Amino acid sequence: MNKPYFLTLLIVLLPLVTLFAEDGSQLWLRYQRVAPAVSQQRTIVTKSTDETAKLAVQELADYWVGQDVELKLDAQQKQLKDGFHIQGDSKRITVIAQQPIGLLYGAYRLLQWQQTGKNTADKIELTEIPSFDIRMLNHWDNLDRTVERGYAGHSLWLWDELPHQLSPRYEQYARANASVGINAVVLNNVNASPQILTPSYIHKVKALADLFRRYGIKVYLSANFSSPIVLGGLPDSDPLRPEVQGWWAAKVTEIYAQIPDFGGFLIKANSEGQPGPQDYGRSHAEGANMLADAVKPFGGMIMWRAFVYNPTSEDRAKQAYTEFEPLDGQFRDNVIVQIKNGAIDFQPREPFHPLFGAMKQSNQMVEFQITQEYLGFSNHLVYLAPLFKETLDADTYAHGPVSTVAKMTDGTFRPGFKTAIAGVANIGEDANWTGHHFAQANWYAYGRLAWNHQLSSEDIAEEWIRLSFTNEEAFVAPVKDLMLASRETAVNYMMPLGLHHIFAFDHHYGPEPWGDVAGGRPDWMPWYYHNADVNGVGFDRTASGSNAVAQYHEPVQQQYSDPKTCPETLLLWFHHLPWLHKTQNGNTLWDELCFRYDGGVQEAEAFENTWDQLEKYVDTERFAEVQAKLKIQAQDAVWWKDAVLLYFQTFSNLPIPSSVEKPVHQLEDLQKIKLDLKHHN
Ligand code: BDP
Repeated sequence: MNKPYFLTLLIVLLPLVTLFAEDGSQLWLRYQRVAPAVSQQRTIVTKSTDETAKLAVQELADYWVGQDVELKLDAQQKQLKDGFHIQGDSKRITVIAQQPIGLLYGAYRLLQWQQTGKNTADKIELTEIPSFDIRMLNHWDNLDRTVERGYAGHSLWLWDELPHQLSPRYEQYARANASVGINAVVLNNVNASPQILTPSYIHKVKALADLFRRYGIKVYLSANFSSPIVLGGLPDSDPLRPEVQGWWAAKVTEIYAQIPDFGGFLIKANSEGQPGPQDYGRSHAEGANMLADAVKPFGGMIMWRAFVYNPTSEDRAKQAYTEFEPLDGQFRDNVIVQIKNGAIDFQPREPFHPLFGAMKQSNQMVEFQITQEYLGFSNHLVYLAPLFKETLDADTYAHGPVSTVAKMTDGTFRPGFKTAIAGVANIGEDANWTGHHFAQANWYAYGRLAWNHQLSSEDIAEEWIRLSFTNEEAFVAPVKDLMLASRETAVNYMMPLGLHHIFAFDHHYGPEPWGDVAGGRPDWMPWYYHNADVNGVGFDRTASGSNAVAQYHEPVQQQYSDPKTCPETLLLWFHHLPWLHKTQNGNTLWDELCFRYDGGVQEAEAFENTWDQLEKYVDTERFAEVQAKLKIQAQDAVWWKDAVLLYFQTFSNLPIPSSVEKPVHQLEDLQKIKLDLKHHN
């Protein structure tokens, strides 16, 4: 073939290849552009001249194949907040909102219905008002484009190109967020570089904020508490020093001059070596309030994290409560205390954080981790909606029964205050955004639950599957079952019965229950958490141990205190029990552990089989990529099971039940594994 001919062929074929490439980049937004003939048959109108309202019209004009749609702003309908009301019949649908963004959310709801096969020709009438005001993604992205705990490639933010060049992915990202109702993003890592607040970075941030605005997304930044020292040359960052307050006031004014709707700051202070007010003998409240006062005139917010713990003899699980509970009532009304779902750190399963029941006079919000730091990175398929729901639905009893974490944070008990929820993003520059095609479901599910925490994991999974793959029942049903089972499966092969933090040091991929790093912090070591010895295993957090149970209200406290009433899923979180302790089904603890690990392995292997049978419903590219990842997951499950059982067996001295698949590894070999995975911060 001579060259010019070959080149012409390439030029002709390339656009086709790009058109049909199924790399997952379209996420759950796989709408087909309507043919001109269709678009002439119906009208999509709004009287609003607002950019966001016009965008809503555009989206429907491009993709809606149904009846006429009118998008109507009605400023009187305050109760709608940024939600919408949709009413209509076979001829015409009206979307009513009091804010333009509500029209865009309504437009995306219509497109979602269309794509999932919902009948919109019948009479419809429904109202959606979001559960939380601020529905936020926290990016742990560094300015050098590494992503702390990110498993989907480098950061999306091309800082070197900003503010002049705007990657097309910024807008795709904003659209995806808006389509599920996410309206706030923190662009940079909580372990924040002070540089983000320099004038040149503020210009870059402004470029993104300008682009996101049309999609209803506000930009926030993580700020380093020492910024006045590093950038301002002040001798300290004492929040009570007038020069420090003045520095922040000036910085905030500079930011708002560029970004009038800037959201505010997310702060990690006096945590894991980050600077904070305690460096100057001041409290978290004094630090937070100083910043809150600086942003208050502009309507800004401060998200102040409660993720604090020190290498003391005090149980790590108790420390955030010990520090923050006495401060309840001292925070300004534009501060929200951001609390991880559990008291340790995004484990496969944790009981809900006791602070949710303790800070009745403060605004508080949940922080979830969407990125799978402790759940097999982007190699394992773990659908996280059940984990999110488990926390949101947990009852704190702070105001009597049905004081769930959702209600403690959604304004039910503190009407009139701003409410929020955060998820640590799993997004990077990979073509499919999240590394694993199914990890997109976790971004989606987080957004949907932030919008409406009453949705079920099942309904969200079904929506996502239909939007991202197909409406074929023969695909939807088994994939939904697989997704719904996947979190429990991962718990079983990693850390069943309340075990936690027995991961490999630092990077947290894979098992290392024997892990011990000379001179390392005890609270980063697996033995600190599992306490395995010849007598048994588990962390005694009852009155005879660290008494962390006392941080929960009754009747939760009592329930957790007694191994007979403690949910078995949390047994070893709260109790150190003998290997021969009888579990609820009559098995010994040792046997039950063996069965759970084995069950986890079998389930992970079954996922592979399920997927293999679905080949005809999926494009080749995504089919093969998911298949390859499921294989890794099943192999990792065996690795986990063998590592933990063989290691614990050196203490229990008990045989692995004969019905359990024998370990295929030797403990000595597993103990030699050292993965060269870098953790960036
Ligand atoms: C832990 C991560 C660490 C984060 C920290 C945090 O291991 O990389 O910096 O949480 O949330 O989960 O601040």
